[in-house]
Amino acid sequence: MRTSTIAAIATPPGSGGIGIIKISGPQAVAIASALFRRAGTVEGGREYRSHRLYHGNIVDPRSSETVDEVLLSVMRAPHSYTCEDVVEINSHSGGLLLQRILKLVLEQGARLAEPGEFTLRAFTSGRIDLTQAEAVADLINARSESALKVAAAQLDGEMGRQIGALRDSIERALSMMYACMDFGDEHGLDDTIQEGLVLLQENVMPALEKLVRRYEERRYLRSGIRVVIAGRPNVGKSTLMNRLVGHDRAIVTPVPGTTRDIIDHQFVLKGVCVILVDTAGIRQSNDPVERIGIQRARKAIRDADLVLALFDASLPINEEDLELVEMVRAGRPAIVVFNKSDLPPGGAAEKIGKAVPHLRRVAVSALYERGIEELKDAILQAVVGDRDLDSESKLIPNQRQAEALRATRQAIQRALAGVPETRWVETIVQELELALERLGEITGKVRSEDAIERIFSHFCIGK
Ligand SMILES: Nc1nc2c(ncn2[C@@H]2O[C@H](COP(=O)(O)OP(=O)(O)OP(=O)(O)O)[C@@H](O)[C@H]2O)c(=O)[nH]1
Ligand SMILES: [Mg+2]
Repeated sequence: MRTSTIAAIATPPGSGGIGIIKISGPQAVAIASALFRRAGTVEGGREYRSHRLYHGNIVDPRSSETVDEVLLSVMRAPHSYTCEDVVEINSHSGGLLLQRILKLVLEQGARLAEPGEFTLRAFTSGRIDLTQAEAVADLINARSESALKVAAAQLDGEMGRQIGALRDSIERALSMMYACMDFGDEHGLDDTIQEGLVLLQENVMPALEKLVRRYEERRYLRSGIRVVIAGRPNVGKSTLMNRLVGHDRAIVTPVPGTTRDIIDHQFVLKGVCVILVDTAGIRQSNDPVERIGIQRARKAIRDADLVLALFDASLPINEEDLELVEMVRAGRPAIVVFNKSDLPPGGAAEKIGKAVPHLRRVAVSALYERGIEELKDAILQAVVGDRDLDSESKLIPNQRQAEALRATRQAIQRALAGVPETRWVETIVQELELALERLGEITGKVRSEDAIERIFSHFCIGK
């Protein structure tokens, strides 16, 4: 099948300093040179050297009209993003202008690229693996410093190298098992089986465990932490939300039951993305709308990475406070926040302090903006702990990779747990083959069309 030549506008819509039209494929140079007239030449000049920048004009071949003054860069296969011939036209930027140049390029025989198709070609040609393709999308979509660093760490292929090393070990163990299947135990091959199992136990399992644990403990560096503000009506949840995000996001009134829906807002706290969620005050209510809001609040608390359990320090404790205490008592990551500390104490703080002595407590006044910095520190401390984010490795699997790692781990666990009896080696072999397959899906060595489609559908056109 002949590879098509694809083209797209690679810069974002709107006007700006420069706009780039990217062309990739066997016809890239021919298409560009049909439209490009090099400065100082009449014919256009047909010789283009790789990795050079050429100055000239884009000319409409039908009318000979000059469309724009541009810089043309040529990157010959295989030394380009896609490993194909790539030409980039750097023009002035403006929606109409870029569309016009793109139209000329398409008229010369290029096809409009699908979302992520340039990166897909980089993957298909073997220049990058799937984890690196995912890193490209993550880099583009990163909303916090930490997400950016995680993406950059994955872009250089370290994940692929670690997965490759695991594959090598599993393949070694597998070849030992094959040997035993072929020759039976007549040559004392039981030792070989044992050696293979030890390799899995001591080499492969710890590395798998480590990667899965990094996902569980550090995934917030990629996707952010979900922090949910909970508490009975009127304790000041929405006021606190507004203080933490720095503007009036949620409605605040003295009427209990003001917030009825889930309100969320993202902000970056010392480089980590926080998704802060304000909820409806939890109480018994006959209002059908409020009741739905309260159900949603309960669900949000269950799904939270961290709960800010808010209490009104100026009041005595009541039934509704106790329900919240119950929800956070059972090991859920939570910080107890006593609000309205500008008012005389009403007794709630003491009682709650006794009920959940293991939880960190912070006193604030959301209204007068007191204790907010301390609360922010406590939030970070609760998720990050004392670890130095800058110095530790940023190699953190994403959800897709973590699922495949878990499946690999399970297969090897089953292989290790088998009872030595007839067909024992066959079972081990089956499990190891499955493990290799799941591991191969991470880097794309084993092609899973579903995964590939899902990954590239997150890209924009032109990348
Ligand atoms: N004195 C004092 N009043 C506060 C403080 N924080 C909030 N309030 C007041 O308490 C009332 C309720 O505040 P909200 O932020 O709407 O409370 P809420 O928890 O979101 O209430 P619901 O949405 O009804 O559940 C408002 O009148 C706020 O001005 C505080 O720190 N000190
Ligand atoms: Mg509210």
